[in-house]
Amino acid sequence: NSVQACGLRDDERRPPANELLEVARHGLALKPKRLPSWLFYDERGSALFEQICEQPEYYLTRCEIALMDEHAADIAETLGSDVRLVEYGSGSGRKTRMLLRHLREPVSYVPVEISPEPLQQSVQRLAQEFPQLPLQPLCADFSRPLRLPIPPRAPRRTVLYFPGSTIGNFEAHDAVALLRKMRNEMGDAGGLLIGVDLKKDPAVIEAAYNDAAGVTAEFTLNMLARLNREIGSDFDLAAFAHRARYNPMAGRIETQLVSRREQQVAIGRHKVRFGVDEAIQVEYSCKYSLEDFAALAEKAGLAVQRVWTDPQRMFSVQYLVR
Ligand code: AVJ
Repeated sequence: NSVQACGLRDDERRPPANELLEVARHGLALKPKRLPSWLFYDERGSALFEQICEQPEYYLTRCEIALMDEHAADIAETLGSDVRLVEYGSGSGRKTRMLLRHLREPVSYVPVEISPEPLQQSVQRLAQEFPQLPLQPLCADFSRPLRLPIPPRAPRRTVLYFPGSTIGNFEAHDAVALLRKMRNEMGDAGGLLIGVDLKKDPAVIEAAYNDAAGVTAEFTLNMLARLNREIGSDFDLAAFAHRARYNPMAGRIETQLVSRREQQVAIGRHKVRFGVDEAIQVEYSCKYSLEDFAALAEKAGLAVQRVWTDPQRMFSVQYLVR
């Protein structure tokens, strides 16, 4: 098997501490305060996310896996043979393995992942299950311009795989910009296979982001723990609460870290003040109707070619082309 090393030098693999400090300082100076959701995914955060996926309330992963289980052969046929598969933000790789099992003579698999530990782990597993498949992992932030590794042979098409409804974490304008960037990266004959969570009873959605076991709350609070570890801030985790509410007008879950009391937090040499109940906006998880999403895709110059969804229309896997 030809497994290429991470596409970046070792010192480039994770955002440097001074960049994190800059990101935190900037976000906490905004009114209202906000921090970017990619900050969730350090090693601990990635492990907690995997645990979220196993919670009974978090229907997204279960629905998407059921969809892949039922339709993987059909999906693979739609993509065709000799595909180069590029995955944006490759988590545990479970859905990817379901797809790869059915793809006909794939040219290569390129997982793009910002966090090095999960990337190494998923590549090791894939190398075992698909010893013939060239693996070209790329340690990078998929929301920035990518330089994809040179494929081992000419693919018939490049298909970008973006499962998990990660697109939901981007506000409409940013989502269109990301889809447009993907459109460029896939080339003329390319396609995008994307998981999109659908609008449904708000109570069901809210429960998914407020699991009874408290894993999501721990995941959210880990963002502050991570900053404490990596930039030496002094957030008191007991003084902040996880809050996730569905905003029906905007069609999205809005996740916040809410200050339980008036307090000051040291960020490097600066002090940041928090009032009682003051919130840091940390994540949006946008939910779409099929019509909403088709309109979003069109703004990015993409057309929905196929949609796979479950009978209850909880979740969708969609294939978009230029
Ligand atoms: C994997 C980013 C799509 O928004 O549902 C899960 C992340 N946050 N629970 C989502 C997440 C809280 C998840 N995404």
